[in-house]
Amino acid sequence: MANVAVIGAQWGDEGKGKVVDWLASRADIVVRFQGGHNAGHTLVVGEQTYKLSLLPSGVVRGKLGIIGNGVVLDPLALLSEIEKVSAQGLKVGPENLRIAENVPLILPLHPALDRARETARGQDKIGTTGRGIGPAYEDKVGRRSIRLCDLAEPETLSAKLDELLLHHNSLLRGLGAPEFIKKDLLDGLLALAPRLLPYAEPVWERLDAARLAGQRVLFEGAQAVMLDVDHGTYPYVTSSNTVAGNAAAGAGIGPDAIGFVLGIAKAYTTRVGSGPFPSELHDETGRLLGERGHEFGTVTGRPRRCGWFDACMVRQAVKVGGINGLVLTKLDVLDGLPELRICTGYTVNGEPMRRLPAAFRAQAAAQPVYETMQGWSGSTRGARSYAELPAEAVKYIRRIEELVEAPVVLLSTSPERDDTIMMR
Ligand code: 2SA
Ligand code: MG
Repeated sequence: MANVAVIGAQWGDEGKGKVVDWLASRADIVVRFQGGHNAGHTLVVGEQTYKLSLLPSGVVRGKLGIIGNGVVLDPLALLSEIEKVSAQGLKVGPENLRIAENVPLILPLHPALDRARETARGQDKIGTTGRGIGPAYEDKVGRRSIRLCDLAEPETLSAKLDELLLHHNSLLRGLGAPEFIKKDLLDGLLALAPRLLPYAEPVWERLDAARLAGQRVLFEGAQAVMLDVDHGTYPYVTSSNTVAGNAAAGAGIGPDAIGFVLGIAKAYTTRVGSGPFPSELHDETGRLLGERGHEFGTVTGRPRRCGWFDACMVRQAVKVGGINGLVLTKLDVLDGLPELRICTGYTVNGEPMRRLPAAFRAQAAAQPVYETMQGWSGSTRGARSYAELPAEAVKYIRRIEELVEAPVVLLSTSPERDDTIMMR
């Protein structure tokens, strides 16, 4: 089996965690390549439920986890997540977790700025997770990040923090938010250094060695293509590239290391946070999907918006994300609905369109065009073979494949890892 990259094909929360967990048993190394602790991956392992934000899911299955340079790392969030899972009996240390030495850090001033900005935007807020992700990526591109490797050079930290604070304190002041004091940040970083540095290394060397040894690497995406900073519903996006193309750059390996890109899509659509959502349902069906699907954010607990499957959007995600095959999750949430709708395209100011337009107002104006399909009365929950699926469910899946122009290779029928059907 080739190296696989797993990415979200909608707006996140498609069930990537379970699929990565399913695939982890076939991999040697699991790598996170973008995002940070804004991700929320829920893994159900026997009686235990692990909610991971930053740790690569593979650590739950005894695999080596790598946090790549494309991630933004909040040291406190990392350490507290390690503590949390260790209370559940899972040991995480430098033996099974390695972190790119050049990973940019999220410092306390990043969430402070994230939240102050959201407050200032009021009604127009992005609906971020408030974790400081956007400001941390801004600093990376602005060439003023403190990176993990900087903790090994304490003599340079003071000047780096001066530069960072010059930028941040003026922004915070402008927003009427409290400013940060260098000494506090410096002391905090110096205290954390001995706990973090044992994890740091040039992970590209390890990935290169793995490649030479024929080991298999699983690239674990967070968020999703429609939240990609370039290809998503900008500005209602996260601040990293979530497409498979970034798996290579965010880990430090060539693009040919990624053999197969698996896109994860829910059998309907959800979105948490603000922004356009053409197939959103504001009615009883929307509420039912949210209730049955337990649609609440893993990180923030926010209720997710729900709607019909948007094949037009997923087709776009397939194309720009480089998706070779799809995993369809949570089909059982649709069990018993008499009729299902699939969004096949949009009309924008009366004009038919087969893609989500890029411009802000055009995006907001996109009206869904639906195709109606018959629902099924039986249950698909926990099904483990194709033969157990009602005929209408199979038709629904086949129609999705046609519309999104990608095969559905796996069907996930419950949060349990083994409730997974190989479709091809
Ligand atoms: P941010 O915090 O800057 O990345 O937020 C920008 C947008 O990206 C969305 N976003 C997400 N959407 C879905 N799931 C995400 N992770 C958590 C989860 C979310 C949670 O898996 O449940 O717990 O609320 C995630 N992370 C970022 C976010 O909603 C903004 O629209
Ligand atoms: Mg999630």
